[in-house]
Amino acid sequence: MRRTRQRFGRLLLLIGLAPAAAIFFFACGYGGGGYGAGGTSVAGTTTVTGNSASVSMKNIAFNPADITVSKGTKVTWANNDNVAHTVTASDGMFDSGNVNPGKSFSFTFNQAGTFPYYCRYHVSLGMKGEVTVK
Ligand SMILES: [Cu+2]
Repeated sequence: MRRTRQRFGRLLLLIGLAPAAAIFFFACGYGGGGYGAGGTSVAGTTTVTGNSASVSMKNIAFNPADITVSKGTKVTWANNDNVAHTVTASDGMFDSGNVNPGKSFSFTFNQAGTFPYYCRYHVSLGMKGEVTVK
């Protein structure tokens, strides 16, 4: 009876420590200031002229996250991170599949509209973007 209670207490302690350990892991794993830091995010949308645009995937974020392009623009996402990402349209219009570090994915936008997208692996960490085509 007494022994059981002790074990239960230890189990509770372990459960209590798990989230703390996870937070510690994340904080260290994406070191160098972590995602969100570094001041590279720009408020609002970035308008790109010409027929090509590029978005960098770095520090678990798309940069610039929101771009506005004209119809027929080829957008290229380059993975400058050390982990794989995906470029996945919320409406299913495109999906890069795995984009490994050093690789890129391109898609040409031929129809006007707003196309939100995300990374399958890091959407919960806020890795999302949007392409507006005019
Ligand atoms: Cu990702």
